[in-house]
Amino acid sequence: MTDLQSIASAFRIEGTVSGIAPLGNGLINDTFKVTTTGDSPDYVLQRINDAVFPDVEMLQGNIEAVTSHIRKKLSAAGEGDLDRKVLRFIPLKDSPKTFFYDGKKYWRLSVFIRDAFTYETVNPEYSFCAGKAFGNFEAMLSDMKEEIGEVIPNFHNIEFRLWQLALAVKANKAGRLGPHAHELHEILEDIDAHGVEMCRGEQLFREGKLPKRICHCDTKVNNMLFDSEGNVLCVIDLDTVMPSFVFSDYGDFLRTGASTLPEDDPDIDAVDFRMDIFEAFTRGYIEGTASFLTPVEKENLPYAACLFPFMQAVRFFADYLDGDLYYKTKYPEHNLVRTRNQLKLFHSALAKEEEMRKYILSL
Ligand code: GN1
Ligand code: MG
Repeated sequence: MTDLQSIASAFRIEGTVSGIAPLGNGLINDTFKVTTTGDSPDYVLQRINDAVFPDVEMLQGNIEAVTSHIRKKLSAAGEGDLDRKVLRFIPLKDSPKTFFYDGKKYWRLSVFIRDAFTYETVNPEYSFCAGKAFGNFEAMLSDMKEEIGEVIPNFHNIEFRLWQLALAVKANKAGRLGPHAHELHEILEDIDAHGVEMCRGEQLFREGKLPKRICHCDTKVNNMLFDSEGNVLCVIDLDTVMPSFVFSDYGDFLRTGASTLPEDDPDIDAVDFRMDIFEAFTRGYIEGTASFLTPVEKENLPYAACLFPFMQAVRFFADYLDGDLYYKTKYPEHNLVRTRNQLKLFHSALAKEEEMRKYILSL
């Protein structure tokens, strides 16, 4: 038995494992597909990155609370085929826990959703569905009674992320910020020039004008499963579900969905913010959140569309200066390329902020 097979067998799986192979392209956890023989479901096995999520107990507690809440809601609404519409995590053979510690690493297993597709880019029609689906996701969680912990404190707090970048600059751990690193200083100046305006959300929160709600906080396009007709089946990658501003879910989808290129494409000049995707997603999102979205939240959606590429640039750049300790990288300049790409997207979105505002008012 391979190591992975013996790990999978710690969980209460049905059927016999016939294969285990890498799955997806997440930047944090390691993911595998576990295939079984016959009619038994296949599974997704994940090694949890416990450097990023040190409190695995809280992480899985959050995910279990969220998935069972959504399952109850869907079932009360008369929906069938629930294992394709909400993730189901499998308990261990000898305990009700949904994570396994092999002495070194933490693992978890969920049911693989069959006949589902993920995309790295989407057309306006799919974006409308995605907007509605993330909006519905937040709406379904709006009456949760269980406490949802902040698995990564200050995860989407831009003031905190700017402070982390300042520390990375000071420490210059990887020695990348030498006196001749002209471009790196330009990037810092650019970030600095927009820091204050990008902290508006935190400011509104301090003034008591902006609520925190339970959000997904990693609404990249590829964290959504579609069926063969383009309907959203299920929202996946629930690690970062936690209290945040709705800007997190709205802004992070557009960061990936409305960009003309992937977040690490080196063709920086061709990176642009797509208004057709923005419009479709926004229509869907406003429809999905109609039951709770406040005027302040709605007014600031264009700000959120700018904030997320900005915040991602800050995070990628801090990691570049730290020597690539957080994100998986494929080559030494990978985080720098991602930084340039996200800054370009930020400027492109910023130039369209007024146009976005007008569109939202027209709805
Ligand atoms: C990480 O795991 P993945 O690839 O879905 C990151 C997100 C970033 C994203 C950038 C816990 O998400 O916040 O937006 O990379 N997740 C964590 O691609 O930091
Ligand atoms: Mg993911």
